[in-house]
Amino acid sequence: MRTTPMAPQCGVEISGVRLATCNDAEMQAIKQAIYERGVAVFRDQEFTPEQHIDFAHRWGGIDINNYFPLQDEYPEIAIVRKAADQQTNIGGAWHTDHSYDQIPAMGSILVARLLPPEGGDTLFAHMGAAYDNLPDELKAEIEGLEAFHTADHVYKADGLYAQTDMGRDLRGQDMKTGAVHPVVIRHPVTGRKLLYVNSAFTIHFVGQTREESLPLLRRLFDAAVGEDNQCRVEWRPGTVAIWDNRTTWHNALNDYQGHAREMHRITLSGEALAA
Ligand SMILES: O=C(O)CCC(=O)C(=O)O
Ligand SMILES: [Fe+2]
Repeated sequence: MRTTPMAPQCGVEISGVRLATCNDAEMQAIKQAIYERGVAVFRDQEFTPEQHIDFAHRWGGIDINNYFPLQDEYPEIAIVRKAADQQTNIGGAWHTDHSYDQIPAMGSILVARLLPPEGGDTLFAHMGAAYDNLPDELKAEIEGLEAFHTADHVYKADGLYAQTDMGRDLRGQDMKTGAVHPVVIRHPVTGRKLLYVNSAFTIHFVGQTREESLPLLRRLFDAAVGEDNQCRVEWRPGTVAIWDNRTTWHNALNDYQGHAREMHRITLSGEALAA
């Protein structure tokens, strides 16, 4: 097994391993690489739906996404699909998945099933690098703060997606979500400090209104997606990417209008987060 960094601070490409049949030592090394680098890319994988599910179980539990369509035969697999005639994609702005859950999903295993001829890359940004790069006075300002996260403005009947042509495909418009997390968490395995607010789901700091929170939130959001923190996943047939939601944000580029794209996602259960 060989690991090659994708960018200085974020991402790793792992070759010489077949995910469907990897041994326990390889599995351990893969997990560690993802916890540290945030996202790992594997090429030329053969991954049936059953193998995708079996591999996910080697991480622990599977979270069923409340909103995306599920595969009929395998409800563990969520379908991240944009049809050729749809304008809006899923995940087309910087975010981290499920931060609106009190026990947010650890990460996801995303398998490319149908790709546009060009485009459709996914950007990732490393929240450990983002935290490290903050000026000292900003680090001091956010020390001990907590923030409120929800997905209601995104997925509810009057939310962002409902006003687009993706609305018809999504479920869970009557769900209500909300969670409070520290603004700076420690990665549950590596112990590294990570910035844990995101521009999609973080609404305000605890004890402050949205208006009071916005100036500082905006400074943190800008710092999070600094070019130095990023890497770019270019999908090819057979590509599988696995990411850690605590360590990273991601942004699915929507630059392939007129073409279909379909990815299969299994969401891995996580654990409560602490400062
Ligand atoms: O389609 C992608 O590349 C990622 C979409 C997304 O945000 C997700 O699956 O969580
Ligand atoms: Fe996402």
